[in-house]
Amino acid sequence: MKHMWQALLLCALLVMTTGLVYAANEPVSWVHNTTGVEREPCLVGNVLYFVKDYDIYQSVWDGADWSVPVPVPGAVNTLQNEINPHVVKNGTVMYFGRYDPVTNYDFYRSEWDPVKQEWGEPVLVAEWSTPDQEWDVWVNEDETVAYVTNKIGYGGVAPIGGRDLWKSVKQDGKWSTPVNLGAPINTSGDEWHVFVDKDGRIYFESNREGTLGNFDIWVAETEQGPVSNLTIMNSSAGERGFTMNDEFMIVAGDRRPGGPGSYDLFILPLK
Ligand SMILES: [Ca+2]
Ligand SMILES: [Ca+2]
Ligand SMILES: [Ca+2]
Repeated sequence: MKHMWQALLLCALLVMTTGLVYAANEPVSWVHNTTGVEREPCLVGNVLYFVKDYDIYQSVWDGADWSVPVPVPGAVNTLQNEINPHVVKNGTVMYFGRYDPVTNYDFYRSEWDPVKQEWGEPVLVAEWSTPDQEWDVWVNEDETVAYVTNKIGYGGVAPIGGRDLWKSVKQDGKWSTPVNLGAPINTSGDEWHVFVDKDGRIYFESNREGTLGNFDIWVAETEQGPVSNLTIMNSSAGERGFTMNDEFMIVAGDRRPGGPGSYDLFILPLK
């Protein structure tokens, strides 16, 4: 009983501080987790894209069950690591990261081929890719605004510290040099994965002061803040990457208790 009241109080606090309403208390391990790596979720409609052992997979929610994950068809997955899928344009454009032995991770864009029913040959997004490590990418539906993770900086501007989030906008058909989002989103700690909900809140992970332990998911109401801890998805383990739609919130846990092991997805129904 005590726990129930604590959970109710927590929900009430979250509603007051974030305006978000939750139907359940705690995310649970996703049905298709394995002892391998499941991480970097991206929900688009009823399709969950995610990274499984460093290829990009998908699983479809039919209203009752998640389908058995399969690799996305086409030219996205290679022998190198592919990470951080982000799908826009009504499911027809995929951004993601791919490892290169010389330039570390870089960003790519692939278009869905409706005839072949598969993803086409990816093209490097040169404006966001450096000789050092890029990581996550979020792009809005009409491909005019992007947030990217990087640790070396752009245009001669150094990060505040570790990995930071950077913003790029499309001007005359070309992506601008990414600009540091600055405080309070970026800190001297590491800011990695980024996701924006339909109301424009920016969700990201950080190991700044105030986490429940390791990395947590944080939410910024706007680019200027305020920033608060998304307590309901976090734990003393590492929370590394987040997505949501009207039905679910999903976080990737790094060795989080309750999953089979390594990176697992944890899911919180919202309805
Ligand atoms: Ca790179
Ligand atoms: Ca940082
Ligand atoms: Ca944590």
